[in-house]
Amino acid sequence: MKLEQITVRHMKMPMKSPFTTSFGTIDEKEFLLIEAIDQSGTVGWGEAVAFVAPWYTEETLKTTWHMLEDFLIPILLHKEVGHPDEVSALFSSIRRNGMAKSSIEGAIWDIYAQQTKQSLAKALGGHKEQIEVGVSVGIQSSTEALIKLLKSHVNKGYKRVKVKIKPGHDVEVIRAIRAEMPDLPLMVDANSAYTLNDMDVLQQLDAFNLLMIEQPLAVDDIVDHAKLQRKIKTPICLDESITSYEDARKAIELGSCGVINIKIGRVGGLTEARRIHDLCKENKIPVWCGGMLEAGIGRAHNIALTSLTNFVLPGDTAGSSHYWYEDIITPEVIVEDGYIRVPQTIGIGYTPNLKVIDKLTISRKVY
Ligand code: OSB
Ligand code: MG
Repeated sequence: MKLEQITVRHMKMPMKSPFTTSFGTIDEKEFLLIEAIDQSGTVGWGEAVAFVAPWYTEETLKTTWHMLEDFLIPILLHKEVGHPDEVSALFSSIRRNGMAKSSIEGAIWDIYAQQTKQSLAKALGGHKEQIEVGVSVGIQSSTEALIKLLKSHVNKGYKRVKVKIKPGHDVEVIRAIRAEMPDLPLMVDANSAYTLNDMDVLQQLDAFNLLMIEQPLAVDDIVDHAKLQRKIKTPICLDESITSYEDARKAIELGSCGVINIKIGRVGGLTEARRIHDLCKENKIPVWCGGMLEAGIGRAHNIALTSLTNFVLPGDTAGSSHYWYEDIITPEVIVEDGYIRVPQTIGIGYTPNLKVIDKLTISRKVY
């Protein structure tokens, strides 16, 4: 394929409720949507998942647009690409900026799946017909409100819940949840809010039979996480620290984690995500698919990726209606009894809803 035209849209989607983590609150999701057309007229879509501010990792909506406009789109336009796995080599002169790279690589995977007449899941080598999903719950105004929310998610069928923690909002909150829901498949995510000086708190969390503790320490650390993992039995799950296959290889070798959260954007695309998946499988490290409060295109890509065999733990890909009044795809992503059916139709298996997309577009540029 040869990309002949790429449209970048700046989108703004209101959220049903604000999402609070240790680093801040998001109450509407702004992101870039990529529409790529190849010489035969096949259209592929991608989503740049970076937030407006660099508080999860360093990329932002504006840095992803800058990378796309000034570097990535010029490399790809009118260039013959045989297979999407070639994209990372084409981008190898550009350091990091995984979310920017991933957004356009995702559109190329979409076109490739359509042209080879298979679902994106099949194109990636996925076989699962349905995937198990959980839900991530932000910090709430009170523990009572949090517990009520957790119960409502469990009643909807979600297979596990993840609760955000931060210093001062950790052990007592988890103790209260466990008192009411002793058997709930429960995990916590600190988004890097602790250091080894907080060993005391982290060891107390070890007593609550948590599925895992996600990213307790610094975003760029794998050494301190290895020290911590030796002191607690709960598996550490790395999120922010894993930006590539090489990061994953080193973290596994050091014993920095027992689980890895794979986010397509954070690791630079579907090809790299699949490589990390395969590496983890060889090393018996279970993985699950993380989320970036994606709209429908990103959600569709997450579902296809999660159809690979070593995604053995429920991920964060909740149904569309969990976050959005209306999603940008039809049908929307539906969760039934904690499962999402993996589309078997050609491409991503969902149709971009141009009416909704146009309504939510703040600006656009055609390249
Ligand atoms: O750390 O996984 C995270 C949301 C925003 C930024 C970082 C994270 C999250 C989530 C929610 O936990 C993921 C989702 O539901 O899409
Ligand atoms: Mg996380």
